[in-house]
Amino acid sequence: HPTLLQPYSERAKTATHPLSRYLFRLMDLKASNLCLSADVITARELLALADKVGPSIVVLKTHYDLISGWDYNPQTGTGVKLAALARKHGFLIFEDRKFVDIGKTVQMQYTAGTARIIEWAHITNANIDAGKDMVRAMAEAAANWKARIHYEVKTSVSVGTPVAGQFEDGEEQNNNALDDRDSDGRKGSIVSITTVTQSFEPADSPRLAKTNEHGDELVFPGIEEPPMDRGLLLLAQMSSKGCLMTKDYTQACVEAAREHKDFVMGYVAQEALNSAPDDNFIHMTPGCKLPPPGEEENGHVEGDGLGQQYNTPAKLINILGTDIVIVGRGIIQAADPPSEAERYRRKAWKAYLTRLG
Ligand code: 5IU
Repeated sequence: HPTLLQPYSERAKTATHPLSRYLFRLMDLKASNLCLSADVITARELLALADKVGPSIVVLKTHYDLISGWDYNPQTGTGVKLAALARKHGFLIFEDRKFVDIGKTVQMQYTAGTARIIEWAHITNANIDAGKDMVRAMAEAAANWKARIHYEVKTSVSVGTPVAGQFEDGEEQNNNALDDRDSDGRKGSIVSITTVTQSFEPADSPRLAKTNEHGDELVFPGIEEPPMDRGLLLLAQMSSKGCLMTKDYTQACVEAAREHKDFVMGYVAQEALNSAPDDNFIHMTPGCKLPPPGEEENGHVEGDGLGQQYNTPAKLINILGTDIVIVGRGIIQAADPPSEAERYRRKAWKAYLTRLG
């Protein structure tokens, strides 16, 4: 397929999704086709790792639900801090949430709840086992989100029935009194709903300050900030042994991607899936590891004993034709993660240059 032999800088011009166009340019600028899978166990480690490895990567992949101490505050929490690091170092955030449910439910999981993934993750992914309408549902949620940028958040405040006396917990009745009971054990009930509006600027907004009070640059130089768009990767193939995703399933992903080019950036897959003449989707590939320095490479590296299987960047990028390698433990568990990340970046970039010929 033509995209296998095209430089990322060329693919930046023809990709449909604004965030894909941006990402291809960023890859070209940073000479990086590396994504770090930041699977550490605390928010503190996550932020420190993102700050140290940021210069080597173009995408940071998260699993917010395996991080303890994730701060959900929409103005100052972990998502917002990650977004600030993404601006500073020039990478996109990819929450590996693997959404799978009916359309209405994924809309709510994507935009609301505790983590409000859409607010801080440029990219997320979905398993379309439940049917491809769910992609449309997520696209709709993302479009609504974008339309509300610099929008107002409406918070409903429930006001309980004034009941006599002090409440069990010793507090006066407050605005969230529904769970409170008076000294006779009677519960409050809703008498009215008021709506409070606040203005809210998304965590990656280009409208945010570009320098801090000391004059330090807060934005990665050399390229403008990413567009305020959200993108989806379809989970077309997995790296794990015995994966049950069939060829038909993978093909359904390809069809869903083509139907939703404005929202679907590409795939998480183990090989290139572009096949129609004008396909220009991006492929990100986990299950990537290098043998220790000095050891010979033959494309394959021993798995982790829990089903994970590994290929080298050379095999994934040059032979199987994917675009971005996703590396977790290969980097995180190294003695010096930033220098190991550089070793992966160089190898993966070299594999890409070799593919171009
Ligand atoms: N991951 C996979 N394989 C897949 C998909 C996601 O390993 O097919 I989709 C995730 C799981 C983990 C990371 O977060 O990518 C790989 O981590 P290691 O490089 O540590 O194996």
